[in-house]
Amino acid sequence: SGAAAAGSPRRDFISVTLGPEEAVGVGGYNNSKAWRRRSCWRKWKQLSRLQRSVILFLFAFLAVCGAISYTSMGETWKSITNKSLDDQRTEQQIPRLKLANPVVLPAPQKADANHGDYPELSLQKPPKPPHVRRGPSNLQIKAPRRDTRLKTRHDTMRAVEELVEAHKVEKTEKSIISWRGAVIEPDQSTEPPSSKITEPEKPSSVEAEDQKEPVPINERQLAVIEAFRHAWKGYKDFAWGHDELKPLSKSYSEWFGLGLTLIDALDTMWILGLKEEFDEARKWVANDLVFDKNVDVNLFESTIRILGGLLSTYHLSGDSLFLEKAKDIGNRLMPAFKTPSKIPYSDVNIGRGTAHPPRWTSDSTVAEVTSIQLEFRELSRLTGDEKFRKAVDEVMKHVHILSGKNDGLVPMFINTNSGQFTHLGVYTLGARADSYYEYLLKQWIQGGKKENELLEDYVRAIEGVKKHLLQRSEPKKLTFVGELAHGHFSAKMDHLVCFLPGTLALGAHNGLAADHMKLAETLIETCYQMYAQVETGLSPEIVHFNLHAQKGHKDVEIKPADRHNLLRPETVESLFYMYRFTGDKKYQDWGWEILQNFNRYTRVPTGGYTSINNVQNPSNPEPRDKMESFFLGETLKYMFLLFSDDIDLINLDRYIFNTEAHPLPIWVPA
Ligand code: DMJ
Repeated sequence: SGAAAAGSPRRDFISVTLGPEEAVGVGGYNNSKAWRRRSCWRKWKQLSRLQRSVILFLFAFLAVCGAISYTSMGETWKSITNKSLDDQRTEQQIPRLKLANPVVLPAPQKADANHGDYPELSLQKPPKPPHVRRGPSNLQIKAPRRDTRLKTRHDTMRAVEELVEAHKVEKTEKSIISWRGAVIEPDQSTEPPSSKITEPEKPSSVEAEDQKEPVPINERQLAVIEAFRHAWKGYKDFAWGHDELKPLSKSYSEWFGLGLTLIDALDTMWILGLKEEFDEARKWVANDLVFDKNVDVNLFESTIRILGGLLSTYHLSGDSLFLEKAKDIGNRLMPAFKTPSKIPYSDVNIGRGTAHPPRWTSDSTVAEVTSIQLEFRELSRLTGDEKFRKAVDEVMKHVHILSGKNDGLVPMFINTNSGQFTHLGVYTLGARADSYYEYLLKQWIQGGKKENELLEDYVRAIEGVKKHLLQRSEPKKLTFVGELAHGHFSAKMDHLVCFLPGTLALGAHNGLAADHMKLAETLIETCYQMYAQVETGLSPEIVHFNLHAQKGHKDVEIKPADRHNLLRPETVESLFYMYRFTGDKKYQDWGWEILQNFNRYTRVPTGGYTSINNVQNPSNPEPRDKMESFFLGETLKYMFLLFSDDIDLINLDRYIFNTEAHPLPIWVPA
């Protein structure tokens, strides 16, 4: 049926068809949504065009007003929120990196909570401890004092995550503070050693509290012990008390004439549990190690290997002989700092007490003058004599404010007269700059995460690396760290750069941005490929990456001058950190492959291992007849630790490794 509405001639007519439902409602009460919709529609159609236009205009007007007021309310709300964040910032941020009087930020990853030009450190997920805590090593490496009282870093970070998730702004939670996403415990409040220390510190092993069950050594660790013993046999038979073994000629080479290999290997023997060998070496240190010699030593090399080795052995063994020797060499190295700029000379005559730069220049290497700090600072803490620490801190403070950096990246040389960087414009994470970056982070951790200039320089440098030095190779698209020379990128990467994944992972473990860990994961894959893509399965000293895919070419290219392998540790070192922090067994497997290849191509049957000249020739890798001291000091030590599932075997919340793999205590352990 149809209905027609008559009226003015301008009125429209509609016809409505009623279905059964509507029909039922006719004459009765029908409040169904459909009925109401239709009734409204009918009324609307009954209005004149003018009426409809007025109504539509009014609706449109109201909609515009609504939108405007919504936007301005949003602005007001935002400014209120920002103000409260600003208030928080003011409370915790002046001066910029001051961490005193902290507050708990509910969401530290917010951009608003950042200050200055520095990159944001986003809140990192707590690294999963991969292993069951199985107690301390079987070597009496014990927890430093106060360790049992403190919460673990994992607990702390988990607590922060929960806070963030719950969006709680509870300022009462005082145990955690956040600086640009870095999670820091105010509890870590031990001051760096004060100049008023009267009593020398004790070694960390003496501060032990907890005794735990020993963790059994596994087969891969046994293989490392076997490799160490084989290397040691060569050293003992042909080079005892000398610097380096020449395993093929069954003789030795002298660098400083200070038993470098023996000292470098002391703490490795301790960690591997080689008591007999350790005792024998100790006797040599007690009876034959004499520093009163008219000999020029390199400040950096003797600091990281000799001073570092003696200090760590003192901490692990608690034997004061090693501290006495450390004091002796530390004092003898001090003349290096007597320069017009206080930037130390590269060489010191430890018998005469004189120092000088290399013959051809008055420059020192940046990595060398900025990678002696962990050792000298620790020496001050142990002896109570501040002069060691003051000398090396001054270098860091000076470098902190020096111009000539490129987004935190430093040149390779610094002049000992002017104190200025020289040879500007060349930036690398490899030789001559590498451990500058490593020691920024490690000093910050050693000192209880309070020296913010160090953290600031480190974080800025990593941003510089990302901005200027990262590229991807073809065909496998491996992320690598190249070099920059006067604005030109070079796809060259030293094996030395492979310390970086481990350092990045250590930073992330200590609360720095999660993307540092991501970068660590991609870079360690690259470092592994530097081994895996080579015929012997051993990395050359330097590789060049292909930036363009070419048929039949791998990512890694090797120039004839770069194809030697010096038994270096950096990749194994990073594998160790990666395994500790992720528990991913592939890192152990990669390390195992590398150990087997060292055994295959560098092991000398009569004792010792040798550097080789050609990693591309498995049938003749061309032995160089030299076993570097760091093979025992670092490479085999990191192998042993990599294969261990005992996180308390040199616990990374209690110890910080110097750049020669000598563990020194963190002053305020997590
Ligand atoms: C070691 O002496 C140290 O690791 C240093 O930082 C770099 N070179 C060697 C090992 O390759």
